[in-house]
Amino acid sequence: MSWKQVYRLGNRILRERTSRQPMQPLRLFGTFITHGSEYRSRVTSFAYMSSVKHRRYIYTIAIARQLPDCFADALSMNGDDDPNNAVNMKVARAQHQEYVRALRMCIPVLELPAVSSFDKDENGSIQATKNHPDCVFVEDTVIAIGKDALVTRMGHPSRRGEEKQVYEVLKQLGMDVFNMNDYQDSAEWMLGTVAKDGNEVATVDGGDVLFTGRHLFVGLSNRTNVEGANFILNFFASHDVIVLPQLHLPGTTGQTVPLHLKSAVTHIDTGTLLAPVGPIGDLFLEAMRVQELGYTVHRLPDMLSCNVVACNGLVIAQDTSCRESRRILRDAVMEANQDLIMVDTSELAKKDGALTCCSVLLEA
Ligand code: CIR
Repeated sequence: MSWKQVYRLGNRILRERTSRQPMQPLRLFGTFITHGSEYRSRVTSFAYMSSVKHRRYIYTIAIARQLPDCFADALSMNGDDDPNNAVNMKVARAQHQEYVRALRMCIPVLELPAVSSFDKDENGSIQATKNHPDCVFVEDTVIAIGKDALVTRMGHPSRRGEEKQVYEVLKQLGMDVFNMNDYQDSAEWMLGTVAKDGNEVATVDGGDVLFTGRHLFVGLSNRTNVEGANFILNFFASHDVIVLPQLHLPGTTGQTVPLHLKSAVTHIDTGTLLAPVGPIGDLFLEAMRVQELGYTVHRLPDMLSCNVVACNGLVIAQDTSCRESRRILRDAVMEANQDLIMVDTSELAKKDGALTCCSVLLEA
């Protein structure tokens, strides 16, 4: 191949990539500054990698939702029989406020009131018919990238209805909002037909969707099904969507499968992931093809520490007692040139909530 062909090929690849990601000055610099034919492409790809690695999304507003009075009734994988799992509401509220305070250090936060569903009774008066104890976990209600927001039909029936308030707020924020609940599956949506009553098929929980800035990973789970993943594939067709098979652990490991993909794997920046040591981390990372896709992965001994919120240069992490995780996290965050803050949301964790699930980050 002559250097002209290499140059053209390199430029074509860059153009394709650029259509997915806005141009980075460093990459342009790398492309045009070098004149030697031999190392032009090498410098270009180096510059591309550095710009990708350090690229940060600038989020403009976050949505959170207050803890409802009925939070103790929220779903829990461990069940409610274990007395150690009983929620102390006073502590839970304080922890949630600490979380919102930490978030406000890097982004304005719109804190919505807790929700109930309302219906009319036989006399036509509006009555609260259903409380939503899980509504603080607002992440599950929507997937938002840029101006596009897909409001989800959540996997657990008891959670449906939580999304309505979020839908209205996103519209008011000027987002292009689409509500999955209006359709049975993506085929129906694309054909423009309306959902048939009672035939709910596609389900997605936002906690199963990890957008790193380069790839949109969708983990199949007890909450997110194949139809739901197809919906995301079609809705976010301009992104690299990678669907991960549902995690099945060999019965001997003694570990339970995490509720969501992001219960185990999150990102610090567009090139850096956190995942737990052990089979859960191994299986997720293998399915995500992290090596091939060029991610740096930091493996932490405890899974709770792997769920971090990375927002505008600040990484908010769970304040667990695992010293080794704290050390690895500190180094990873420093390497990524970001700041770290630890918050303790252990009361929310009793209901399988981690840090990402209590907010939605928007580029509204
Ligand atoms: C649930 O089972 O749906 C809630 N108790 C926990 C949801 C946590 N959400 C998340 O990690 N994205």
